[in-house]
Amino acid sequence: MKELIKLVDEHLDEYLQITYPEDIFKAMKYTLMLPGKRLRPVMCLETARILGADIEKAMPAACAIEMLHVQSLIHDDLPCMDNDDFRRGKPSNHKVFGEANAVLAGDALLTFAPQVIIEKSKDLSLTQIVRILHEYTKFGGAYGLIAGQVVDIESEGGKLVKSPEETLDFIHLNKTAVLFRLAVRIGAIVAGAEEETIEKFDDFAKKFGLAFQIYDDIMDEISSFEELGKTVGKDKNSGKLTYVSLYGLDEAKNKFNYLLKECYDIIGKYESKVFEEILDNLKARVAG
Ligand code: GRG
Repeated sequence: MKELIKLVDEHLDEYLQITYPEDIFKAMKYTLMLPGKRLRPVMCLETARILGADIEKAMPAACAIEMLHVQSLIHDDLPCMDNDDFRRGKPSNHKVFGEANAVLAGDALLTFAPQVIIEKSKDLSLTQIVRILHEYTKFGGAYGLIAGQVVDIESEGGKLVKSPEETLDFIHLNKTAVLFRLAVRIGAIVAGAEEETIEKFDDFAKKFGLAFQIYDDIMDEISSFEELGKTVGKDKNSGKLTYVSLYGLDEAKNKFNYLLKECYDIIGKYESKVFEEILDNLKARVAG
């Protein structure tokens, strides 16, 4: 896992060259190069590898997914959204570069990501590239990530069109699971996998994404700024709809353990040390 993270860091640094006007590139690079867990690109590369592809083939798309993820973090931290002053242990993008540049840095990452897929992908067919771009735009847009964010904001304002349980699942399938789905789907597409295999990995990522969000909600309740690198206790203080607020801490942990067991069951047959490490790590953090 460490080696994959290092490779992702090196490629992100290489792809995003700072040029004139430097301010925008510096703002893009600031949050991108802060030490995130790099879960999404690592899952993309590892899916490609265990399905038989050379990881270099998946590297541009894996880095593009991290750029999309970082864009969502930068915009999520803005005062008009979640209004958070810290991200990845450092001041948020808008705190360093100002709101206008943070909005533009997010926009620039969102558009630079597909540029990287198109310019840097090697040994992929045009059909594969078009399919990857289609998945990127679908999962990253109003049918995915943005839908999750909109319903999240609406629910904070007390607007619930569906039941709290359905709303919560909708938010997190779209806000959180969607980028894990995108990551493994693209890894599988790079490897030329059958549709059935793509869907199996997709199912894994949906379950992983929900488990990851429950972990995130639990950590907001029991963890510290030092451990998470962002403000904690915000969800509770703002009365936000979360797995912990809806089901209570014990039931949230039960749901987490159930989903994680399903993840182990699906991915187990591939004997991937990387996926095992990711799942073990998450399990250990929640177990405390
Ligand atoms: C795509 C145009 C466009 C907008 C995006 C702002 C927004 C709309 C969505 C917000 C999505 C969001 C912030 C979801 C939270 C998901 C989550 C649990 C993030 C934390 O992921 P980690 O822990 O973070 O993997 P690191 O820093 O380790 O990468």
